[in-house]
Amino acid sequence: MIKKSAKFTTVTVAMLFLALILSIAATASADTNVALNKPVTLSGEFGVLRSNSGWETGAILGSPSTINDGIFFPERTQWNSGSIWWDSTVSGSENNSIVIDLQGAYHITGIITQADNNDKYYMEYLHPIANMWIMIGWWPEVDGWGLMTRPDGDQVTQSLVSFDASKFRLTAYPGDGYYAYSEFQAFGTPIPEPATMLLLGLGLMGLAGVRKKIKK
Ligand SMILES: [Ca+2]
Ligand SMILES: [Ca+2]
Repeated sequence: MIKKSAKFTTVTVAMLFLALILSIAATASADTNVALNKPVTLSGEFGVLRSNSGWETGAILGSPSTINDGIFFPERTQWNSGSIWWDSTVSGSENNSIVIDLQGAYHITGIITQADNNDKYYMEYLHPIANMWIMIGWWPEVDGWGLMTRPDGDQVTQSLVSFDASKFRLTAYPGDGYYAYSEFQAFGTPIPEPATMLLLGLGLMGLAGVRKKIKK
């Protein structure tokens, strides 16, 4: 009788471990926008136009948090109507950049960006362990007018990537000097902390041990 109850306990423990592993696996497979509503830092002068630019009508600078609030503008919205925009010919706006802090390390698998159509938009990421900025690449100019979503105007299709990041840095280059971002999304999964990995490892070892016992 004692042996039977011991066996019941080990099976229960094994099931608990299995549940734990399955829940971690389920979390890991969820592909969510990990940049959503994370802290945004703007460097440089934003929202100032050169004199007589012709873009004064409808010019509104969006708040920094709108770059990763999960909301796109309608495609072909005027480039400087509510976006995070700058005119690189204005003093202090020559080297503007936007940093999004993910507040943790993530494995990134997809990216979507909405930005002005007729410029190159450069993206870098901070490697969480090397603590180095690494260039992902840039979105080229696209046909259309004003704010256009890349890689696809459906605002859903992701550009597939694979790297680990803790921050993103966004910049732009010529172009016509009028630059704007209105949405940046990065999809991925959290990289487990060492403690979680240890727990998972112990769980697997425990499960293997229990299986051996049951077979005996
Ligand atoms: Ca937005
Ligand atoms: Ca432009």
